[in-house]
Amino acid sequence: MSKLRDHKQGDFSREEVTLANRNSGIALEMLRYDVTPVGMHYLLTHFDYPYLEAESWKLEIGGLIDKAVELSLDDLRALPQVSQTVTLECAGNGRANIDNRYQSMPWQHEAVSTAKWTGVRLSDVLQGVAIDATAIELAFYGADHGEDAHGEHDYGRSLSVAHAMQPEVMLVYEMNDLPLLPQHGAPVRMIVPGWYGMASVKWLTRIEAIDQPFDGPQQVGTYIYRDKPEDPGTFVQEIRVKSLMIPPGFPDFYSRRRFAEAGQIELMGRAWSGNGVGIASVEVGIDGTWREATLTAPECRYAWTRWHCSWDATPGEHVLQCRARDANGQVQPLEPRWDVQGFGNNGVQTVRVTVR
Ligand SMILES: Nc1nc2c(c(=O)[nH]1)N[C@H]1C(S)=C(S)[C@@H](COP(=O)(O)O)O[C@H]1N2
Ligand SMILES: [Mo]
Repeated sequence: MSKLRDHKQGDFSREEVTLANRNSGIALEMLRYDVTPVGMHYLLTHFDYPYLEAESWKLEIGGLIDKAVELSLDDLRALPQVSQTVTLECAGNGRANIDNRYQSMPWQHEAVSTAKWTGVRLSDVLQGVAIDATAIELAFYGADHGEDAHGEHDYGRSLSVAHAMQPEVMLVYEMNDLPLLPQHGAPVRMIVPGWYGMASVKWLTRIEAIDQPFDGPQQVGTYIYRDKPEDPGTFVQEIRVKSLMIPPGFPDFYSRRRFAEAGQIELMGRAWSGNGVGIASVEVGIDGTWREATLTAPECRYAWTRWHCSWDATPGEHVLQCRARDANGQVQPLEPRWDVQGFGNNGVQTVRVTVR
């Protein structure tokens, strides 16, 4: 069993604040952009940022393959270039909104963003590699190293060989038409559309074909849904249906309390789900009464959907919410569901506004 930390209520610990200073979330007003501007995309990095240079970067592919391969960035650039607009969300998003929260990165709502990623299909990279028939998974390692859950390790995750061969899985070297920035995994990272962010390994340097399920700490020590610490649990994989609203009006600097003028207010936000499943509807709750929002379909099936809904705001205190349903009929719960490490919280967001 992995080493789990304790839960906490009330004030944030020094460790949580340290993690919040190193990582960062999207400011919710940035949900207005179809593609999150570079620099506003959320960040989650477990250890230290490794220092890699594009010129000397190499991707080693080994394990159960006929002959080990080493690829340079130029080798990748020689393959057919593809771009996809993809919404990434951290599996821990919303963790701090769970009562008695797990001590980790204290995300409230902001660990979600959308970028245009450019690079190559992983399947095109693997086409030149004879993977042994006994291989069941590919393990992907980043250049970053640290200690968590089951001890010291290079950040590593795996995908089944079949998943790795899916056309949407990418190795990317550009983000929003610019070279990938160091904090997002330069020079080359993975993008696994439809899954929570942990699968999209940054600073990718090694791929290994293996004939046993990958047992690295980031796969079996954490990113497990558990009701109780001793549960074997289930793997955190595809993104759960979720929506967020841009808080309307204007904020108080410190408390972030919201104020707005009475009259027609256009509420807007984003909704998304996992595995490329579309959004069927978004309902907006105004003081507990739910109304259907208007949707604008995304250009890419892995990108979030825009929604908007007009609100005739009357003076007083109001509670605003939004709730998405995906094409599979999955709906966001009104309250966060319990999870030991606070994964997959797709509970409905609540925004309080004082209208004057
Ligand atoms: N090598 C490496 N890859 C990583 C991580 C990491 O710490 N190291 N964090 C993962 C997690 S948990 C998330 S949510 C995404 C975040 O990607 P971003 O920082 O570019 O938004 O990267 C994933 N890939
Ligand atoms: Mo994450």
